[in-house]
Amino acid sequence: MHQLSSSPRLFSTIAVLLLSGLIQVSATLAADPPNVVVIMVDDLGYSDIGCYGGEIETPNLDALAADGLRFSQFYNTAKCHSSRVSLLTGQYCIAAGDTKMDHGITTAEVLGSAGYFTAMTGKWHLNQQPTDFGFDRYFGHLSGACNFFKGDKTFRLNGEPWSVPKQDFYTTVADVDYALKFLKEARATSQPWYLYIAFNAPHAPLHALPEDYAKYKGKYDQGWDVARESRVRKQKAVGILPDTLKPSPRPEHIPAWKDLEPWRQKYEANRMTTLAAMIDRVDQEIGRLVNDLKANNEFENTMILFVSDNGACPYDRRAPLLDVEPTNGDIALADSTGWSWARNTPFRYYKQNQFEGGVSTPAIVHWPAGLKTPAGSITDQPAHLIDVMPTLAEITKSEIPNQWPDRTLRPVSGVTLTPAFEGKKINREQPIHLLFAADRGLRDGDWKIVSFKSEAWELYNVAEDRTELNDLAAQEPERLAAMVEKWTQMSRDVLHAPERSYAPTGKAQPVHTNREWTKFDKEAPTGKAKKRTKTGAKQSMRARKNTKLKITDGTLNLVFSGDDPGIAMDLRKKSLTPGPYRLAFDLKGGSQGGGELFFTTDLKTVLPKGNRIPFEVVADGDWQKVDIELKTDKAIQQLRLDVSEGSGEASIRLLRLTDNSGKVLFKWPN
Ligand SMILES: [Ca+2]
Repeated sequence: MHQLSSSPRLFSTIAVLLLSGLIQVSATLAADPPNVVVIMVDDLGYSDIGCYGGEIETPNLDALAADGLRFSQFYNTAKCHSSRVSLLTGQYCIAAGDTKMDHGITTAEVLGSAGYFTAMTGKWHLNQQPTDFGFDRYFGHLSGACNFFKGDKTFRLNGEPWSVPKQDFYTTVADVDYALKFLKEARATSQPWYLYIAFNAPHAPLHALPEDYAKYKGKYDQGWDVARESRVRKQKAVGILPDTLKPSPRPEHIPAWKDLEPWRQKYEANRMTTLAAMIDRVDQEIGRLVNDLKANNEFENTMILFVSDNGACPYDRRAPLLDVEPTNGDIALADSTGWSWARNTPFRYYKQNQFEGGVSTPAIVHWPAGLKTPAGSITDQPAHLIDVMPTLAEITKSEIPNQWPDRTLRPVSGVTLTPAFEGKKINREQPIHLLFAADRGLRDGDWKIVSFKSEAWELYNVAEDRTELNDLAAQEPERLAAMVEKWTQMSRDVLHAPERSYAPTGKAQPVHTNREWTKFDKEAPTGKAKKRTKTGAKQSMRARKNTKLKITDGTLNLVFSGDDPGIAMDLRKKSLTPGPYRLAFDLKGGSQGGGELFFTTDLKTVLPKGNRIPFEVVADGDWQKVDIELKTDKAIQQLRLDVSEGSGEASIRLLRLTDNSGKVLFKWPN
């Protein structure tokens, strides 16, 4: 429906040729300020779109690339919220104040101050709302992820709660519906405009529109080995990667497709069918936006930037569902580690890791009136999301202030990418710093150091070995030490990171592993319905102040409305055997950063006195596994669990206290 036929494509090529003669003139006449569209997709792998080697049909993105400029070495932060902070502020996430952004200023605030009409649609995933950070208009969800058909309770329209319609709703489409409405409003003013669209696709839950799903049904039956090979071939053919490139081999934690049981092949193929359909839909909606710009004669002088927040996601947090079509809001599939490997072709590792598979994703710039590179150019200069702010400030002639009410601003770390728009060298004086949670990295010229979950540093010459196959750490100890020192200094002085995040790395491990990667069980799931849990039964648990607790199907649903919320569990009458213990649970939501567990081992101590154990809350909309060790040789009396600093929501399931051998001593709900 929104496909570009060959004739508009030809028209646009002619338009580019005509305009290229005008650029010199317009530059000297100080052309009208450009409009700006920044599109960020969620968990899109390096090779997922056609112009980066993918087989998924993305004709609209491919057309933007064919007339524009592609970056083959564009970096994100490997994770959702941190990439958004960097994109919006031009700073490393921790430096900007993390989700609070109290040490940063956003592109909307900067361009808005320069007279731009500013609008955003889609996923926010940070504190407060976009309308608190300079966006004149906003439609979308504040959460990190939600049901594509049903949405969630965090939807907002221009700062006010917005109810998701019961039918005919799909977030990817709604994001562009509202983008087009906002552009209409922008055009009624005399202002240039800045639009930021943050698609939640193709992030899990995997949900596709029926017509898009039908298009890819059966297309992935040959599996990930075949898809990966075909993507490498296409990457070399389209020139996004050099002919000499050696793709990384299939890692040990992923079986060969031919060795999978037939039920799993079918299940896995279904996951990729759904992902492909979700990505195809993003492209169709971008086509709808492009058509609107063309119809309003804005296509030539609008700078469109397309980026992803991290590489494909390997975290597989749901039991397999067989023989389903996830084309409605009642059924969803989860991400697949096997397909994530194929989607990050030709690189290693995934979302959250600072290896190229996690941190390197597509970046396309389209701007006929501003780009001076030949149509379809590819640059291999490294760039990062922190560079977006200075680039937008430069092309819109906006000033990045160093003071802002109620914030203590820190300097922008990014540099303008505009030299690359003219085929020149980007002027970057500092290396690119990489850090998310325990995953670390530094890209400095041709060289990169990287650490998987704070295991031993590895060193790669990415100019020759972009796929990080040949670790030179042992061969070049001096280079390694100098780069580690630089990384540490930047963590401290530029990011202002807490000291523990740059503590020395641990030992090398024989292989990198993660408990949340797909477990390739041989046996098909039985599909038995889960036992419903009685609610209202004695739970020996209570919601703390500012907390509402509702238990459905064994899941504790928590709504927090103020300071210091959480749940408390009383085991004083249970006479448990003495510790040590472990407290384990699955957590979704809460607030980013520090969760806290408190426990007591005598009858006199009152919580939160007693023992305190901090733990990380990821809060990215997915289920997170938490497993905390309680080091005590006494019997536990009371427990308190805090997963949020203030208002918000969280779900907790499989909450259980075990002894060190894993024997369950108590579980909630009981
Ligand atoms: Ca993401």
